[in-house]
Amino acid sequence: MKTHRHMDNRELAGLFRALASALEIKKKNRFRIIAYQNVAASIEKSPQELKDLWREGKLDQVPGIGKNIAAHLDELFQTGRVKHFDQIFRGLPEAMFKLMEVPGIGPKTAYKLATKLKLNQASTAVPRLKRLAQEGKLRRVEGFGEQSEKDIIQGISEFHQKEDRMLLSAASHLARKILDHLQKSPLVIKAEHLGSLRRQKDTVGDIDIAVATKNPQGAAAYFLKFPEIKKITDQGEKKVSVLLKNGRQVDVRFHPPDEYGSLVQHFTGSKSHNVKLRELALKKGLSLSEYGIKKGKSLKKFASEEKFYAALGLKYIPPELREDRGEITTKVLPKLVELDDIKGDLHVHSDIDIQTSHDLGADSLKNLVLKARSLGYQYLGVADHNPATTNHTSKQIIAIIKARKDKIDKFNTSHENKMKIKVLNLLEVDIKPDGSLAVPEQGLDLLDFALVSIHSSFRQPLKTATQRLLTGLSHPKAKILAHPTARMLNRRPPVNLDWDKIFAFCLKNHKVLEINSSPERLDLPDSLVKRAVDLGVKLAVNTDAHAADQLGGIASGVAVARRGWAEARDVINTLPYAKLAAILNL
Ligand code: DGT
Ligand code: CA
Ligand code: CA
Ligand code: ZN
Repeated sequence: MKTHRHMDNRELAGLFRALASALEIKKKNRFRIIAYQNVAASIEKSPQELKDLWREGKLDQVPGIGKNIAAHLDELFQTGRVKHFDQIFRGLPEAMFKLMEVPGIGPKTAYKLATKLKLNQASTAVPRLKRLAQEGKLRRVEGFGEQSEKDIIQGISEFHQKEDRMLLSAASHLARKILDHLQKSPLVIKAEHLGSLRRQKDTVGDIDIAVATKNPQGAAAYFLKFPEIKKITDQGEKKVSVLLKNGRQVDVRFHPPDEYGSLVQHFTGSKSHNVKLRELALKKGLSLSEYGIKKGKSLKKFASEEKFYAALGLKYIPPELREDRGEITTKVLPKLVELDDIKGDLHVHSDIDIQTSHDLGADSLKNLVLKARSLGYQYLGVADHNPATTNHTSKQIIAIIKARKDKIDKFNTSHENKMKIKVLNLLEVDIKPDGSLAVPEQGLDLLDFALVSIHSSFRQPLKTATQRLLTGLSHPKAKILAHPTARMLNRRPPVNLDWDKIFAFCLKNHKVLEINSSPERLDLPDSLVKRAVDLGVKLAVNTDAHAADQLGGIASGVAVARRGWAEARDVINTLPYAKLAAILNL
């Protein structure tokens, strides 16, 4: 694996996953492997670039990064290499790590393919593998047959579709840095982010920024002093596009304040929203552009978006709705749910060690509750992963859950919880491939309720996966389906599911779908949220936080809910505790 000094979070997460896989191939200690996997997951969740945190001496704020890893990162950011990592990778073909980016290919398969097929070069490994599979030559490798050739060809086509887009949280953070720079100039009257970032789309291609200024040339010259710029890719009278050192593109427009409203509207998009708007305008004999609205030869300028929409006979349309999903033709726009409506979080991991095979949270009940308090919450659903089923008997699992329940009960009545935040005794329970739950009946009985979710066998066919999920969800204690599609942005496609069936089941049986706010999940995705809302299926916006700090990340989930047209009444955790308890039968 090649490393370099300027690795961004995405590359770093990839590096730690590769390290974990290398250790797995070399059959090293399981706990070291899990530790590296946890670092990767935690880097993916971090909204701030690790390199920035390192520069500020704040690496220890990232959960999972202890003294050792911090020292390795120090070496990496200073020299571009880490001796210890080179040692871990020694003797393994580089191509195997490229092959692992193909959906469906794990470390062992990748190692076998790379060595047996002598795929030495990382850059050509995937196309060469594809050719061999198409030519039917893979089946010469022991353990591979016609079906696995087909699976690999399918996986490679998904690999090619994987777009290299920024996660919303990373894009927000990058835009913040650029806006902070711009706002230091006296020439800049106003500056804000536009495009998909302003619409809060789950992933962002490039960053668009608008600047209101009386001196476009001067403001553009000032912008170009931003230290992260690698090169200018396009420059006009009122715009400049640049490529940053991290490989990301930024488009900035500089317009006078009296036409700022139409500028912002135009470059917020989306393209399809603007196309619909233009059609509407055309019927009224008007034409639209970033400069304003033209009737014949006369151009009317707009300082604000409100006035721009009003001139077309429309109410102001919130940016999250501008996706051409009916927002222009609808009689009434929804009153979208807001961050302030949220009264609690129903999916948070604590540091109570119940010997799970997934990752623990980093913080104690007390610290989680302190943070919840600062957010103005009334309740907190502590939903640790279920105890591992591989090395415990049912009896042991039940005993572990009982001990945890006692701990939470005690906390709720203790002086430590003076904050009057109700801690709910939940678990995030795996739905096993056959649909059964990973916790025995008597264990489930001990809970306030369970969130159920998929953490393995992600590639089942549609019918099997749908049935699996509905079987898991049908248990009376299962109230919320967590991260329903199990997708990971840029890494794993959603599970194949029959959504009509799932929505109908949820409606009939009062099951709730989670909108998971983790930056790399944002799951349920917005388009499915819209369908759920149209049908009246209830939602819960949760963080899945693994540290107290991450509770603040709920804003991303609220954004997804808004993009799906959700109002406060569609989201159960906008309810005060008494009402929540009533609808969930607590
Ligand atoms: P992205 O960057 O792929 O996540 O998506 P957007 O929506 O930010 O798209 P982008 O950056 O290509 O353009 C920003 C907005 O500018 C887009 O939402 C619609 C608007 N726009 C208006 N006219 C045009 C045009 O002629 N070309 C493009 N590409 N965008 C336009
Ligand atoms: Ca963009
Ligand atoms: Ca753009
Ligand atoms: Zn989960």
